[in-house]
Order: sequence, then C-alpha cells, then structure tokens
Amino acid sequence: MPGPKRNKIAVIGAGNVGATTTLDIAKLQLGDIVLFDVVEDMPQGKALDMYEAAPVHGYDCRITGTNKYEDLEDSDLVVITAGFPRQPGMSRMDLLKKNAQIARSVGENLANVAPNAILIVVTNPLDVMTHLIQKVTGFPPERVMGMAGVLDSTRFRCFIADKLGCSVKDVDAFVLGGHGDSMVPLARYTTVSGIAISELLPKDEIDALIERTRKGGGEIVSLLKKGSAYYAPAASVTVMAASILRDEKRVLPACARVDGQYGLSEVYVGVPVKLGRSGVEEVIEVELTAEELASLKKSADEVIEGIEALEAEGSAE
Ligand code: TXD
Repeated sequence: MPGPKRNKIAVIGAGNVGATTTLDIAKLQLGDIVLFDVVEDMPQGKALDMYEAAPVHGYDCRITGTNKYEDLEDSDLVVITAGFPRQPGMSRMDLLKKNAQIARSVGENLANVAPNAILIVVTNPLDVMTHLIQKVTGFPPERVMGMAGVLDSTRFRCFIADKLGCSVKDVDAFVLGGHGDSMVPLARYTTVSGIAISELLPKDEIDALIERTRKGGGEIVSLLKKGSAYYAPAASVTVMAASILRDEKRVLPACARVDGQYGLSEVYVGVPVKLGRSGVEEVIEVELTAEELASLKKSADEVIEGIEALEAEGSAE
C-alpha cells in the first residue's frame, strides 16, 4: 500500500552551502533530497557519500545526485545555491551578470519541471537573485524567498551570547533589510529571555556587536582564505525549509516581496515573515522609527539599483 507522499526537496548547486544544506535537511528527515549540479558526477558522489551515512545517523530518506533537471520533477521545495563567488579582478557587476545568467537558467528549468515548488534562494547578491528568479519563474511571490536574515540574526545572537556569557538559546534577535552592509539590526527588539539588550549592555558595546554582525560574512572569508561561510548558512536555510514543509508557521526574517508594507512596493527586502506550507504566509509589519525606515528604504533602493543595472546590460528579465 502506498504510504503518505514524502516531500521531495531539490538542492541546486552541490558546493559548500548546497551539500551542507542537504546533510542538515536529511538529519531532520524533511523528505527525499535530490542534489543537482552542472559538474558531472560530483553531485552523485556527494549524495552517495551522504546516503552512506544514513544508517549511522539514522535518517531514513533517499539522497541522490544528478545533472539532469528531469530528476527534480515535482519537487515540493527547491533550495538554490548555484553560483560563483567573486574572483580576484572581477567587478561587482561582472559577478552580478554571471550569477544572473545562472539564476535565469535555473529559473527557466524549474518553472518547467517543478511548477508548484516553493523556492528558497541563497545565491548572492541575494535580494537581486531572488527578484530575478521570481520574475523568470513567474511563480507567485509568496513561493519565492531568499535566505539572509536568519543567518544575520543567528550571527548576532552568537555574538551577544558570547559577550554576556549566556546561553545562545536565550538570545533572540531581530534584523531587517539586505544582507551584510545594508542589514538593519533592531536592537530594541533584540532580547535575552525577554529582557531588552539595552538593559544588559551599553550602547557602544551593542553597536560593536552590530558592526561585527554586518561584517560577519567577511570575517569568515578572511579566515577561510578560500570560499565563504557554509555551516551557519546551511543551518539557516534548513530552519526555513522545516518551517515550510512541516507548516510550523515560524516567524523568521527572510528576503520576501513586499507590496505596500513598510511603504515599499514590489521589491524584495529582508523582513519578518511567517513561513508555512504555502511559503511566505504573511509579511509582518512592525512600527519603525524614521531612521530605521530610512535604512530599510536604502536597502530596498540598492536592490532596485542592482536590478536596473542588470536591465541596462540587457541581462535581466
Ligand atoms: O546568506 C546568504 N544568502 C549566503 C549566500 C551565505 C553563504 C553563501 N552565499 C552564496 O551562496 C555565495 O555567495 C554563492 O553565491 C552561493 C553558493 O555558495 P557556496 O559556498 O556553496 O559556493 P560553491 O561551493 O562555489 O558552490 C556553488 C556551486 C558549484 O558546485 C557550481 O558547480 C554550482 O554552484 N553551479 C551550478 N549548479 C547548478 N546550475 C548551474 N547553472 C550552476 N553554476 C554553478
């Protein structure tokens, strides 16, 4: 007798973030996973290696690798990590164009093989890539989102816990805006077991933690020398995937399409959202100060500039 349908999850890009996300998702047993990459045999090798760990870890899901989009047919959720990091000598625009080409091809293929999937985009520059993929697929915006806020907020939570010498479990942080430099951390909504951090740390120390969070990605890059962060990014994608596939309705920061909220329209930007089986089920709007609103607007303007630059180059949809 056929049992209940298992979730099918596709991960595009079997590099550091893609492979680590696959393993994290398997450990939570969210469904069967297909790992896709354009490099021949590599996703098959990584998938087989991870599958061979299943009896030891005790996860009961299939993990396969592929170079063919047909194998992603009818996926329920797709994580998109395909892309390249900036190479020495490459301008921001060159990177934008290169990753936009990849995003377009991924989007076109997914629209064919997995028209009902929910997409979580990870590829940088995050907000622009998320916008592009929504446009190319034509999927409703609630089914296309990007991961950045969970990562920024988990970094901020770690740094606060470290500073206070308390458990990371009790720290909750709230960040808005774009990834990295244009991130807008909201210290007054950041708490330790409900206590505002302003009660626990002086302003200059909070500001220093915010600055470290903004540069969190760069800190890892300079330590690794080659490549960028992937353990915390993969864990952040996985928490979003779990909330969607298990319909947990968690409230998490994500790159989502706002339509009127925060005075912004038709742009992807980091905001708190409710994630459930339909994707982004609600964009949560909170009262912001004029300064916070201006930072959020600046971050949205940067996304629009990126999209316009691509359009001017004839590389956007
Ligand atoms: O917070 C965030 N959103 C981020 C974003 C956190 C971490 C990493 N972030 C970005 O994710 C990073 O700047 C990159 O744009 C992506 C992927 O990072 P990763 O560290 O996993 O990069 P790798 O290890 O270079 O892997 C990229 C893989 C590699 O195996 C390529 O062969 C593959 O992408 N690739 C493709 N796969 C499928 N289809 C196409 N067209 C393709 N092109 C390259």
